[in-house]
Amino acid sequence: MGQRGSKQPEARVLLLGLDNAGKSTLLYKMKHNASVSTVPTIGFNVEMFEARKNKKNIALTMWDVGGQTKMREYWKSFHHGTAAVVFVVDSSDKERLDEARKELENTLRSGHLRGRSLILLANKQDVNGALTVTEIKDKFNLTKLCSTRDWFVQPCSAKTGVGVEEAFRRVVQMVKLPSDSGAMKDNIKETVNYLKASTRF
Ligand SMILES: Nc1nc2c(ncn2[C@@H]2O[C@H](COP(=O)(O)OP(=O)(O)OP(=O)(O)O)[C@@H](O)[C@H]2O)c(=O)[nH]1
Ligand SMILES: [Mg+2]
Repeated sequence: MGQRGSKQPEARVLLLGLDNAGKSTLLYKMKHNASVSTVPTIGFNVEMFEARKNKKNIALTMWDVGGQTKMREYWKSFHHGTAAVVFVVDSSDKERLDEARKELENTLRSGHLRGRSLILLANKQDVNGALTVTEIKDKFNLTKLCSTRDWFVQPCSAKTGVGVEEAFRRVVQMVKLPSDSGAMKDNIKETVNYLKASTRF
């Protein structure tokens, strides 16, 4: 917590991507630097992080939502109040890149996410033949898709940990804080109550 009377800024970060992209593995690697064995997420996981930005302590809540087809209809329930989107791609799964691109395009169309930064994590770089950052940028046509927001593509491996710290630093750098125009504070309890009312996992 911040000092008395000066509560630290909080912001919500939304972790999205197809099922099996590695979102939950990344979340726990970032949080605990641990390699955990995951099961497909039904619903969501949420973790809090502390970081420094603009010489202040900030609190980030990172919401990792299940990516299976039946879970994707709930993604929009998480858009409101999101300060940055982290979209995780399995760089080794070339057959599902189009599906991932369509879901990203759909997500970025949301009015609640207007102007929010996009950090695309090109995960599973440890797999032989994984697509490079340049290939993913081209495939997703990111320059055009993200003409009205800040964006960055970070290669990483949630399995080996390579690029994960850099990914977190990039999120901190690019997230919009409540003091920035349009950004909102996160309150986990309120958000969970809102989600309970608006979703049925
Ligand atoms: N080789 C490799 N495997 C990874 C990496 N990241 C995750 N995995 C594996 O990919 C599988 C899926 O990981 P999850 O983190 O559960 O994927 P998810 O995106 O949370 O999936 P949903 O919860 O269904 O949306 C697991 O077997 C992970 O061990 C990585 O960087 N490299
Ligand atoms: Mg998961």
